[in-house]
Amino acid sequence: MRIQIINPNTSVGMTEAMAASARLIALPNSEIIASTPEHGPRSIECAFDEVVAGAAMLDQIQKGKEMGADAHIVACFGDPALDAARELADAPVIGIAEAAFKLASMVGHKFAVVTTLSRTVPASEHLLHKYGYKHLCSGVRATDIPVLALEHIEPSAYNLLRDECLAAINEDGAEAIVLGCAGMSALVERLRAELPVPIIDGVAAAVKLAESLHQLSLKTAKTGQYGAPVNKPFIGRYEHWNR
Ligand code: 5HY
Repeated sequence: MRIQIINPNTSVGMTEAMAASARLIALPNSEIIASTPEHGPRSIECAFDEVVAGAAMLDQIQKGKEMGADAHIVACFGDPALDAARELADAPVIGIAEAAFKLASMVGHKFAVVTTLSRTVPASEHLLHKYGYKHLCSGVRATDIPVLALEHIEPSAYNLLRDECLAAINEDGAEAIVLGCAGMSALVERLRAELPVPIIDGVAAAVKLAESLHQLSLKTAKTGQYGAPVNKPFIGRYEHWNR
């Protein structure tokens, strides 16, 4: 199968790192296509970034459709424009936050989310509520490590991340840890070696769910919420969406 991984921010280094993590766990017959928008923020750390990146991410979904993708992964922990992407795509679209929550809830009674900047915490809490996992989350903890600092993480930043995970376990009773950024996917093995609970990387979780949906021949229903976008004229920079 052909799995498109879209990094909605414009950091090619982050895209390559998450594609490498995906290829480590993908099935032999899964082809990973990694996509980075030509337009938008270098990292996504607030609602403004999410909206601008979300629009550019939809262009990549369209490219993925044209490349015959069997699944599309939105590889940013805010799951930006996920519903819009499901409307546009025929193949399943999986957000890494939703995928991580699903798997974490199956391996621990309560899971924690350990994320980047404090200002992204409300967005994660909103997703927990939207997806129905708030009651299974022991809390969202921020490390205040900027997203782009994860590309070449300093030992001090890594220790901050590990220690915040430990605090979630010892102080909040977390029985599993969800990594709150696609930029953390390359750190999962190191953290697993040091922490006593399951560590969930959303990129890997999304790849495995994409493969499962494909093997079960399950596609997004186009009869309701995720039906194709309504036909209408688009103008200006969005004229290419004319339908
Ligand atoms: C991410 N931002 O996964 C999110 C993480 C965050 O550019 N890639 C980003 O802090 O919300």
